[in-house]
Amino acid sequence: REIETDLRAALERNELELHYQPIVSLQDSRISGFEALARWRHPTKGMIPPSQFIPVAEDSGLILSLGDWALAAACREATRWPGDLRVAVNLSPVQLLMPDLADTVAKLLAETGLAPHRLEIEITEQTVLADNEHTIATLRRLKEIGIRIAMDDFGTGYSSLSYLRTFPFDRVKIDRSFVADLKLGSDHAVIVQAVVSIAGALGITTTAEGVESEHQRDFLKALGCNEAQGFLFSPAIPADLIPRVLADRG
Ligand code: G
Ligand code: G
Ligand code: MN
Ligand code: NA
Repeated sequence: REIETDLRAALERNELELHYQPIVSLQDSRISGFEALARWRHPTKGMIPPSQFIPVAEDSGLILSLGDWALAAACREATRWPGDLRVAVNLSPVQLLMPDLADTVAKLLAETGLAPHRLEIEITEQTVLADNEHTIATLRRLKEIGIRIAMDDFGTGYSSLSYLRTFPFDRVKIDRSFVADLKLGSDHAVIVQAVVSIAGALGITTTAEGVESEHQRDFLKALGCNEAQGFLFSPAIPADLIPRVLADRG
C-alpha cells in the first residue's frame, strides 16, 4: 500500500514531528503537563493527522519504530521544561505486547535524565482488554520504573469501571464525547460525576478531554474533576511555542 511505503520513508526522513497539547489543572488553571501528539509533515500533502497514519502503522508493524521515536523525542523535549511538568505519550496496544518495552523506557530515562514520574503513558481500554500476560507484566514493570499510567479515551467502546481495578492507573482521561454534552442532569453529566467520584475514591486523578467552553470547564471543576485539556486552553502546538505558552499560563 502506498501510504505504508510513504510512512516508512517518512520515518527515515524525519518527516514526523510531535506537537504538544497543554493539560491544565482545574484547581489553579496552571499547566501541569503536555500530551505529545504525532503529526506527519508530508512534503506534498501537507500536515497529516494521526488518525490517518497510526492505524496504518499498527497494521504494518511500523508502530514499533514510530513508538520508539515518539517516546524518545517526547522525553528529550520534556527535559527542557521547567519544574515537574510531565509529558504524556500515547502507546499502541501493539507496543505493550513487546516484552522489551519496559527495558527500552528504562534505558531512555537513563539516557535523557528525565525523572520517571514526569513521563506518563496513555493506553486505551483495548490494551487492558487484551489482558495478555505480557501486557500486564509490562505495565507492572513500567509502574516499578516509576512512570505514570493513564487510561485514555475512557467511556468509549466497552470501557467498564472494573478496568480501573484491573490495573493501578494513576489517571483516567474522560473521553471528549462525554464533555460535549455537559448540562445539569444530563446522562453525560451523571456518568462523568460517577467516574470522577469512583476514580477519586480509588486515588486516581481525572482529566477531561475536549474542553471547548468555559461552561464545560466550570461544570467539570464543580464535579471535582482534577484537570482538563482542550481547545478552550490550547490545541496541540509545536515544541518551540511551549516556552511562550508557559510564560502566559505556566
Ligand atoms: O492529534 P489528534 O487529536 O488527531 O490525535 C488523535 C489520536 O491519535 C490521539 O488521541 C492518539 O490516540 C493518537 N496518537 C497521536 N499520536 C500518537 C502516537 O505517537 N502514538 C500512538 N500510538 N497514537 C498516537
Ligand atoms: O489521545 P487522544 O486521541 O485523545 O488525542 C486528543 C485528540 O483530541 C487530538 O487529536 C486533538 O487534536 C483532539 N482535541 C484536542 N482538544 C480538542 C477539543 O477541545 N475538541 C475536539 N473536538 N478535539 C480536540
Ligand atoms: Mn491520548
Ligand atoms: Na484521548
